[in-house]
Amino acid sequence: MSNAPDVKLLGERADTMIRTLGSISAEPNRLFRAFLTPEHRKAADLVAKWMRAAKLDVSEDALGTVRGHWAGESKKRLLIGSHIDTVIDGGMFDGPFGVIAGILAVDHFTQAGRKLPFGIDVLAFGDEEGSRFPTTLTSSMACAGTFDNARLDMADKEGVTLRDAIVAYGKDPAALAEAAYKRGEAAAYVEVHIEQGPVLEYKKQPLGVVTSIAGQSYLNVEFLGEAGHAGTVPMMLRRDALAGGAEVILLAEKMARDTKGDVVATVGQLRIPSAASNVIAGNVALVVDIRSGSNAARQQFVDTFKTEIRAIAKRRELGLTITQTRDVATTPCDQSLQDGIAAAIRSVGGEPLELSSGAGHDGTAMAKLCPIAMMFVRCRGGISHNPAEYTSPSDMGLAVAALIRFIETVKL
Ligand code: HGY
Ligand code: MN
Ligand code: MN
Repeated sequence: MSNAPDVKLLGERADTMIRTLGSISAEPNRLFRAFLTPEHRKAADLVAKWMRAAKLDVSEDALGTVRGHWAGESKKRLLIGSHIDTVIDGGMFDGPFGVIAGILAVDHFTQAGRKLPFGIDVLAFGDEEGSRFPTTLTSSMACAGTFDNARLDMADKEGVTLRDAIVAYGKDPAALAEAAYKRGEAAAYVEVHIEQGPVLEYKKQPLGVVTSIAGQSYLNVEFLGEAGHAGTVPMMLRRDALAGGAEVILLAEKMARDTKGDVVATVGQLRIPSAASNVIAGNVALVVDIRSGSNAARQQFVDTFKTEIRAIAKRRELGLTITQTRDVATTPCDQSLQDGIAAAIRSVGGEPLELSSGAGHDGTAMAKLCPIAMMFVRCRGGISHNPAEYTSPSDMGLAVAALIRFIETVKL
């Protein structure tokens, strides 16, 4: 058995690395690191430096995923990864901690001069949040061999296509297929991630085992009314697209509340192309994010919701388009890997709470390649996608120590 991990030191190292990476942002006053941008490049270079220091062989694939390989006694590899992109005004732990935990775990084995029966790849994905292009999980999909080249034509807000952004980043879109792991190479994927919810803190547990990753449906809803003068058009003659959008937002909230926790629904993005305080909005587009651990509950919600939106449009005499841009099934985590994570959590003194994940993760894409597991780490107040996001060095140290234990005991 390797020397016992120094939990305190691991936590301090993780905290320093998180803060160093967290200082790389497109904006001075809030954290924002988007896919295939100069900030992604700087973050990838920093992660590559850390990987090399841990004696990982570093490479990058055509989507910019930084891959650190640590050779084992067989061709099989345990993949450990997460993402280094962020939402706008995000927290610095969501994503990066999973990459840093992998690097620190390998460094522990390197320093102990250990050889394992399998190799380890640490993966730093650049597009989990989907905060630049209207798609997500593209980097992990490329590794899993499920990337759909049609996504290359998707454009960001400036009209730059994913294909052009890849070229501008110095990569070759034609080399995308080479990013895919060969069958049998990837034995399992494990991701350490902050919980982004309040349960572990409430239960006073530092670590948890993830049972599944919630399924997601995304609906782009666009209302077409009639722009008009805010002072002259009588109320009963208006076709106000924004008022229609407001009804949809409150409907989503009410319908989700009525499911008593089975389904959550959020409208976090609304676009009014010609917004002005003295103009009745003629056009509004909003994105509805619908999630559930149950595929049936989510589908039923989507069907009912679409019917109700059509009724709002009819009543308000608004033009309507509803485009479903995402329909991702709930992803189960592998039971035997879950058992390994649970045993590892016990080995560091934790009680392995089982949690399903309402947040999406790269594990959803990687599950198409190999069995997956996730370990959650307590985060203060359950706050995430928010600069107040925080996980303590001691909890991060415990998570890395548990990951080391998991690696020492997992049978691949
Ligand atoms: O949306 C999510 O759940 C993830 O943070 N991208
Ligand atoms: Mn994340
Ligand atoms: Mn996130």
